[in-house]
Amino acid sequence: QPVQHLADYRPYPFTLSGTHLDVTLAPRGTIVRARLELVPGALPVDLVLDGGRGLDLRALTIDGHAPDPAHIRRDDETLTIAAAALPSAPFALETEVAIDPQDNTAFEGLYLSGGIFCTQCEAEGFRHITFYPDRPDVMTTFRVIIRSDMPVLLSNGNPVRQEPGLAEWHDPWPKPAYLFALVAGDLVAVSDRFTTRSGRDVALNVWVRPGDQDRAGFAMESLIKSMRWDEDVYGREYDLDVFNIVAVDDFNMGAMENKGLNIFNSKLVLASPDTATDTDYERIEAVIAHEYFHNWTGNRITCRDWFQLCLKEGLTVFRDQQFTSDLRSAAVKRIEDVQTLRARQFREDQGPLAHPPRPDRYEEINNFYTATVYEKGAEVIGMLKRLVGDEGYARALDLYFDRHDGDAATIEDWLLVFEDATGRDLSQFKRWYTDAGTPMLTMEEAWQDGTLTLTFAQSTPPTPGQPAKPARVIPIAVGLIGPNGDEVAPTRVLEMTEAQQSFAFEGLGARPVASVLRGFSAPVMLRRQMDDATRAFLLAHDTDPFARWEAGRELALSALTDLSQGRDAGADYITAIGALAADDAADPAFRALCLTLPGEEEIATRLASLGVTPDPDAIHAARDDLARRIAVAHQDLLARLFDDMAVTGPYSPDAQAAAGRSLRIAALGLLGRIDGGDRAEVLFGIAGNMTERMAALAVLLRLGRGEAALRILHDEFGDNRLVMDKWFSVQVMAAPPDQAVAVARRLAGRKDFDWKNPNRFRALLGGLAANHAGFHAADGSGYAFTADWLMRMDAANPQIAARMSTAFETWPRYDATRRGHAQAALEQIGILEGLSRNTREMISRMIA
Ligand code: HT7
Ligand code: ZN
Repeated sequence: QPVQHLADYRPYPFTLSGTHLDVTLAPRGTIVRARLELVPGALPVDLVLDGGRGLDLRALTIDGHAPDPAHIRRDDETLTIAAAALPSAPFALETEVAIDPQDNTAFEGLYLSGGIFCTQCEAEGFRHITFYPDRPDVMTTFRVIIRSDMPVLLSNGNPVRQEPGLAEWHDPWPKPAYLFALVAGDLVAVSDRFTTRSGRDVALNVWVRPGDQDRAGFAMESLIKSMRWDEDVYGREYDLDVFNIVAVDDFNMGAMENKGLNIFNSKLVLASPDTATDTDYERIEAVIAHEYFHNWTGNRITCRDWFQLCLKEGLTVFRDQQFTSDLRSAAVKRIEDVQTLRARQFREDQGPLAHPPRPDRYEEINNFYTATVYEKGAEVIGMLKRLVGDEGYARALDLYFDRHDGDAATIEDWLLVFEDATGRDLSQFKRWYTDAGTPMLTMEEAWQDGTLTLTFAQSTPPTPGQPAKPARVIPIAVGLIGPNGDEVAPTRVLEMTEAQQSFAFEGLGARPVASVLRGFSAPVMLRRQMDDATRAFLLAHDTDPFARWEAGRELALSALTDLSQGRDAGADYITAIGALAADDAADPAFRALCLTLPGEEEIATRLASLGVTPDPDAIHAARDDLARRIAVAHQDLLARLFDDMAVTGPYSPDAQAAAGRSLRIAALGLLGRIDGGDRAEVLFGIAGNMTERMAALAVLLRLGRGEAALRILHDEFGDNRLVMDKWFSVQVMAAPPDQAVAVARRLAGRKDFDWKNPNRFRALLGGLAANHAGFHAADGSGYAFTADWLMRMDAANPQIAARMSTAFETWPRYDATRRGHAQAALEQIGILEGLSRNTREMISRMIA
């Protein structure tokens, strides 16, 4: 498949008015009979269907007759029927193919996961099931018959017939093939019901393996909350009689929003206090919501082509973020989202894989399910909302649903809705969708005669294929804090549209401190001259929780970047953080976030943005040193917090209980630097929940005394895949850097390193990539180990190999020795014979 270009979009020349599938399941020879009802356009053209060599074509007829074989052509990716063989009136194309789910280790199309038949069709998986116009702008209704002895047979839409050995499903909502799903297996359901506000009675099921029912209740609760929230906040109701969720163990990503039949990675469904952490619970709640919200933003309104992916993903992430803010702490959620954005998206933007939220070319679309499309796509919508206001946003969304229900839409359609609903010209704003890179915003202040003038300058560094970028619209939320700590000007959103622009705040009595980019009002990097005392002042007094946290973060980063370059630093930060941690009136989760030091990767990113080559070992040592000094300075306070935050009574995953645990864990992590791990060892032994046990285990492993705890966990949960994934990953992540590769190598040699399972592979290789100084070991051993496994995985599952290859995306910023090792590793992968298109594209972008 050559490079795809946005500019080459052409509508499909046929209309598809109905799809009927009849699937007879067998692990080694599933038979798929498809009937496509096609309406030709005015001019005779060839009918091109997607579908490659993996489809064994057994029969093909047009209106019941086999065409002349000379009119049928196949290549590696398509089947073409010549125009000469096609009627000029509507006709039915029937095909019969055989496929092999058991051999499908790529988990794309129809495959087997632990004896359960399941499908994954986004983005282009349906073409591995049958010949089809597998593109999102071809939408139609589906009728599906499944034949199998399996007890549970599911597909999209509403059930029509259920009898032994057969089930029939009908989905009345036209959909593209990527939303098709089929599941068959020995499954049991946790069930409930939901009545929509217009009175539709919906049967809800969460399907799991027998024995897992007692860990599916939280997923069901989350689904019901999501359905209610989407009605209350967006006025969106569910539109079928059933909503099914299925949990499977082998899954390339988190979950999939197939119409009426969401399929989930089991780690995002199954949770109990003894096996799942608070973070797992919060993530389950968010992803259940995300997939449910796609029913409107993605399914009822889908994307015209895959370049428009952020239309559904950015909006749906934005909606799931709103949902979590409403259910939990909005302040904490915003800080967490910004941390994720910086760790994943800013990192992407600064390296060779940078691309705009709406890319205009790709080779392999699966490589574009990225932080830029998802997280930055959501940030762009947040900015839009900030610019047009809450009411303007609500009007635009109502218009979007009215105007585009049933459509395969574009970013242009989306922006036009906002223009029509609010009267704003969004032509400059559109650059956020078309331009890559994180704008750098610098700010200077001038004070004269009661007027504070803020002067901003914006510039965006070059990214691959985009050397120069014009100025963007940047909403900058600003408030002013007076010298006594009171807010003297509430938040005002400044709209920057020029490369350089000044804004004046007049009539002020005394010089205030500006609190800038409140709520992280735009995804930019802000650089301003500010001394540590002013940062500490904002950390103590800012009324905007994000800006308050950010002040502490900047203090920490400036200390850590100095320390890693051999300069003494950190005293102001240690004092300020102690005052904040001691403030019992503040939310414990907020205090925990403030007490947690920036990760080593974030420190490296900051150094690189300052033009300094990061030294992973020095960064690791600096972070250790600062953590230990905080612990020494505040040991009594930390010990009190650790004790006070102990939760008695039964475990609850709610935000308040989780907040207490997060502060307790933050204190434990610091105390571990000076108590030799004694508290962690006791806590590991007595804690009744996985959150505290995992935190304790990480402390013990960092101190090299985790063996006994690892053994205990293995004895207890050796047969629980999700817990064992944690067991694998924590060992690599928390290993001292000079041992990380050896630990990873030892674990990879274990019988239970079931590497073809994406979760297990990610646990080990992702764990190593997350151990910054371990992965970037100066001798190149982390790179070489990872490259070996990527090559092995590529042959089995190209999507997973390509995604994991992003561990290398920051390689150009390190020193020459490391760069040499990284480049050699990437080149070794690049020349592998038979390398997939997925991984080939990633490697060539990274070493371009
Ligand atoms: N829309 C889905 C994205 C997706 C995916 C999911 C599972 C396996 C492979 C996949 N490829 C693309 C998930 C989502 O964003 O909601
Ligand atoms: Zn999504």
